[in-house]
Amino acid sequence: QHDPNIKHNRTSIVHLFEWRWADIAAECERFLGPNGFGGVQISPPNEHIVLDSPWRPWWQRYQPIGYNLCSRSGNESELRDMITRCNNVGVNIYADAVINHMCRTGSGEGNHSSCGSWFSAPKKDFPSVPFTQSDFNDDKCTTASVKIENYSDANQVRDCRLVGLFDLALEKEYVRDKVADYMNKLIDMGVAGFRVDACKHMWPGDLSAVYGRLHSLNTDWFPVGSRPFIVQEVIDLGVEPITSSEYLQLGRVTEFKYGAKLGAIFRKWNGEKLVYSKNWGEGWGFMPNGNALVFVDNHDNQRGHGAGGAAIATFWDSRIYKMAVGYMLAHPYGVTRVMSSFRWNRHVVDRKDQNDWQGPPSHDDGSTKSVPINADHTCGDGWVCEHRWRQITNMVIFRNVVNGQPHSNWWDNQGNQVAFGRGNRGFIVFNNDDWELDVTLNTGMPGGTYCDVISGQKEGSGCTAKQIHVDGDGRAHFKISNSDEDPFVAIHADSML
Ligand code: ARE
Ligand code: CA
Repeated sequence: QHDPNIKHNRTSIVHLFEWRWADIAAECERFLGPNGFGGVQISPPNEHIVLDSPWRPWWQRYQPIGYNLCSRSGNESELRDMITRCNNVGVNIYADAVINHMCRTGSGEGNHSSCGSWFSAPKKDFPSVPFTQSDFNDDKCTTASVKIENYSDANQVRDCRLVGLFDLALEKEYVRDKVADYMNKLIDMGVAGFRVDACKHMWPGDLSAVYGRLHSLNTDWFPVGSRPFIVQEVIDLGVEPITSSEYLQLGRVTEFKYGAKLGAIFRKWNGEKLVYSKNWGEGWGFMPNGNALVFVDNHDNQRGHGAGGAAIATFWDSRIYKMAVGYMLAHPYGVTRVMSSFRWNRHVVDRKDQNDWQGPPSHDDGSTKSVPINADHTCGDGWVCEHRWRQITNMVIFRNVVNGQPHSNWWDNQGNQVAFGRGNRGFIVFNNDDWELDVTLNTGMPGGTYCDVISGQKEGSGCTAKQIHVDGDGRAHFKISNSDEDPFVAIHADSML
């Protein structure tokens, strides 16, 4: 299903990558609910392998050992408590469901798993589910290595091992049942939907059979008969036989072209300019609006995994990043997901980050640190908390305020200065050129004085930021220096003074 089931006219999801359940619960109550976030994508809640070499990489959570609910983020009761408390403040939870595969072949045998369940990779035995040898696809895969070797062959992409991970035989009723039982347990606990990992590697028919087994959402928090939101991770940059379109009727799909193109525009690479984004969205060959989940960066491509390469904007380039996220949140296309990251010792040699594996901030025993909140509302201990950056939080609120309004009153200088509105509810102006912007524009907004939500914000009846005066005809004068800390300005109905 394509509807994120978001409440209270909210619009955006934040991915709290690798956060502990206890911290997410607190964040829902103290920050996300009060600031209009609609939901949280959480890291995979199921039991996963625990690796020593490299030491506790973040990606160990993409190697399931079973469907018990203890993970690096916490145990089952902490998970349940978090889902309950977030739902109680109107913030939805979406679980990352890793259902294409289990751990990799060379994982050995023992209890090196997040709940301590025994498993054996050489025997393909995962007794906590249980899955045994016959629940995997190896007989169907025809490559010499039993791995995916060639993405232009759809059969091997679906039936062989993604980077050596044991590939589940999802055409078996038994495997479908076990996967659906796991997802249903989460639904009954109160999740609003799923980000389904590695969908390119599963047949749409198999996914349809799994989704068809899912319960409706928990009626403590959702209307009777609400169906789980589904976001399918399919990386389609337009160059492979498997396309997002095969998955569109099953649920939303990640639009990876979006972040790759937006990053190139704000970096001014490949001759890209902001003016070309006048027809942003379907006009750029993206999937239909109602099917897309969009984001500037994700947990893979912010560190060189996945797709998009160096064009992807991330918190490491914060000035460009804030503009790109601001643009995404102002624009009507897609359901928007904001990334919230941890810092790692990035060390790029020959365009490859040697430390792209490093896990979240952790104690010496490998357990994940909690997220301390500083007096200025930022986060400490290596947690970046992009979602708490004033410019980003305020644009999440902007998107809620303009929800349902059309893209309107476009203006550009034929270069990297553009502006657009959202009906009579909001207006945003960008200056990504190397000179000043100084122009009077038709905003479409009712006359009055507005407080810019980028350089500061409305506080009580005052304004800590630039003020914008809109006259009775909707016209306003904007002046943005190319050397401003953030060279963009945004106003909306609720920022009127
Ligand atoms: C790790 C090691 C590997 C090792 C493997 C098994 O890095 O070297 O072989 O373990 O030991 C994440 C990490 C992987 C990690 C894996 C398991 O990113 O590095 O492997 O966890 O621990 C393809 C898929 C796409 C996938 C990306 C990363 O199509 O689905 O690769 N993204 C999801 C998640 C990842 C996760 C997995 C899937 C696995 O978001 O975080 O992997 O659960 C082109 C193609 C794309 C392809 C891309 C990269 O663009 O079009 O389809 O994406 O190249 O290969
Ligand atoms: Ca598969």
